[in-house]
Amino acid sequence: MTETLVLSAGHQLRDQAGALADAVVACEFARHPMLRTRYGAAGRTKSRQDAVYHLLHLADALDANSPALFNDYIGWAKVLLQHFGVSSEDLDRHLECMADVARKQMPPPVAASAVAMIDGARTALPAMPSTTASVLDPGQRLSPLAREYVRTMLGGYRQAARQLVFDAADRGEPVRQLYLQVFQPALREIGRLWQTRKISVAQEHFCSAATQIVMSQLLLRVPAAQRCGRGVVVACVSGDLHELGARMVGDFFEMAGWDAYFCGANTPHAAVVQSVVERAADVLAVSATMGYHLHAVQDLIELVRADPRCARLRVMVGGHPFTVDPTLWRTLGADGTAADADAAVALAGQWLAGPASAP
Ligand code: B12
Repeated sequence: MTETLVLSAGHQLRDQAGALADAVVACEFARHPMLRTRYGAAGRTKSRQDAVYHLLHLADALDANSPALFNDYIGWAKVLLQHFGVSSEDLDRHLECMADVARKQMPPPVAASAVAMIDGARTALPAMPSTTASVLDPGQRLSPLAREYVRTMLGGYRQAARQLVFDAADRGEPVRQLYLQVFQPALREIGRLWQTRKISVAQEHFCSAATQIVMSQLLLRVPAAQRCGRGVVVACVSGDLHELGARMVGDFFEMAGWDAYFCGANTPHAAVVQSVVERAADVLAVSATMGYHLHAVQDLIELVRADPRCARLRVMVGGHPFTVDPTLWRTLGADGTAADADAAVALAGQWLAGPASAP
């Protein structure tokens, strides 16, 4: 099967996600009348919403030819749904209908690849965990501080949380360590608590908004690094609202002496290209957190590759999907990926070792 065909399968599924989701829900409620009793009319609406998400993730996993991405997403959905009272068996029934709908409504080559990926996830489903453990790794030196930071933020005490981090900085804790060992795991833990219904959406929003403020204030305490004569543009791909990881990447570049231009969440691709050109950037760092934004990453990379003004630009990509599938960066046409902000700066340093004028 050619890559063009796989890409086109994803595009077709994405285009028809709404109609396919309607058919999936009609199928599961017709085939399993007890679902109506168990979940009611609201359940039907939620199931349709879930079907759209599943199809969008499936579409991008197909584009990238990556069953690992779809399995990772289904594993996440299993945990989330379990905490909303939806059993693994019901998720499996839903996926079974999704495969049947794809078989009936999509052209045979598209259906074949979609069904293979859905079936793969269904096979893996029983062994996938039903819940998740804390991501605050007790092995990490700053874990106790991260735990305290989460507890304080969840209590709604932004100033006190800020003080915890500032006190650690006063004791000599490097700001980069505070980013990587406190903010990063704390935010991931907060996401896990939301996913397992231990905290509300509002609490999660509060913690991420407050952490952005604390990060900004902490960054101001870092003395300006000696400039290295290199430039990076950091942007979240169009549609992706997760900007904290990308922001960390930008801050780490800045702390390493780079001219770092952080564009934030959901940046239109033409604006990213314009920034790269205007700032004569050496590196473009593209962040994507949601698996259903990978086609946007590919679109952005194609846009810069097609622009002769970006001929010398190196493109790195990062965010959760790139840790799930370590070959994804290559599939999407990037020059590399890195697991965190520290590794991102190290990779760019390797790429551009030598004087700033070197290609
Ligand atoms: C905060 C947050 C939000 C906020 C974002 C606010 C903001 N201003 O950024 C809001 C409320 C907008 C949000 C929305 C959603 N979110 Co959210 N969110 C999170 C949360 C809790 C924290 C994200 C974060 O900051 N992490 C910490 C940073 C530091 O880590 P990071 O992003 O991985 O970044 C590091 C590396 O990945 C890497 N990196 C990142 N980018 C780049 C780029 C390059 C070039 C390189 C080299 C490296 C690199 O370096 C970074 C720093 O070291 C996560 C939980 C989690 N596990 O991350 C969920 C999470 C990502 N969200 C999730 C979901 C489901 C959603 C929504 C779909 C919810 C909904 N139903 O509306 C929407 C989607 C919105 C969209 N269109 O993008 C799920 C995703 C699950 C999945 N597998 O699909 C998660 C995992 C929560 C969970 N555990 O269930 N979210």
